[in-house]
Amino acid sequence: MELVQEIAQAVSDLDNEKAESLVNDSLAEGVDAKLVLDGVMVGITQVGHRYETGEYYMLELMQAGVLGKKLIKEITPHLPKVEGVKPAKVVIGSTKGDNHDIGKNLIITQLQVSGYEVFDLGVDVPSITFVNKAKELEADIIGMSAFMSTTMSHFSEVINHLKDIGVRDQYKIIVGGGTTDTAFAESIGADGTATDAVEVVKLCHRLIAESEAVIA
Ligand code: B12
Repeated sequence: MELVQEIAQAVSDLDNEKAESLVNDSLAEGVDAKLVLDGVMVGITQVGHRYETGEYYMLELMQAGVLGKKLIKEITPHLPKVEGVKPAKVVIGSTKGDNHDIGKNLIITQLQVSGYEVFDLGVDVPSITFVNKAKELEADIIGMSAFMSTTMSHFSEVINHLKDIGVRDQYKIIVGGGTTDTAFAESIGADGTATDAVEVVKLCHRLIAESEAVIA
């Protein structure tokens, strides 16, 4: 079986031992870390489908979360650096009520290896904290992650807070996770979205380049 599929299958079957040895052996053999990561992400997505069809329950979702986090941590140091523009500061977190953080953590890692300074606010972050931390740290980009309609509604709450105090234009705002797509991001007045960590880095490069062009 092809490596990506083999890792995906082990993750999807929640076979921790097999998934970990496949990941570790592949990395030790010098296999492209992005391929190894693809396997993990496909596997986690399959767990989601098995939950949707009723084959898996909450317990399996939680086990997949723990396994995914562990594997991503092992893969991260092996991911390639993406060359880009001058490093910028990113403040990122999962919105109030949302505890999903595997995707966010993956983005953080990819941004860090690309030279960005990233401040992780964690999960279940109150909207006002995004605003206060962005101000305090003089961030260039605010990133928000959310998976449910209830928690996605906090994206606009943060944007409105920024507008209320007259500083919306000082930050680039990116949103993502779950069903967030470009149309939704545009509708709430965010500056962009992306569906995987490499695309998020490219998006940040583009937004920073744009803001530098405005200043110049
Ligand atoms: C793992 C998981 C969990 C784990 C989370 C563990 C953790 N530490 O994150 C646990 C078990 C805790 C969990 C809990 C719940 N979950 Co859950 N979970 C998932 C699952 C299976 C995988 C998510 C994941 O990690 N994917 C892998 C990562 C790598 O991908 P990603 O997160 O999408 O991230 C990528 C992009 O989205 C993007 N991105 C992400 N964030 C950002 C941010 C920015 C700024 C940008 C630009 C891009 C970006 O880039 C990322 C990197 O590639 C999904 C199903 C699925 N198919 O997605 C359900 C899912 C998201 N969960 C769901 C639900 C309903 C719940 C619960 C409410 C269940 C319950 N009944 O209690 C709780 C909610 C808890 C809470 N308050 O948040 C639903 C949400 C449906 C909805 N729209 O409302 C899903 C879709 C499952 C389903 N089909 O029902 N869950």
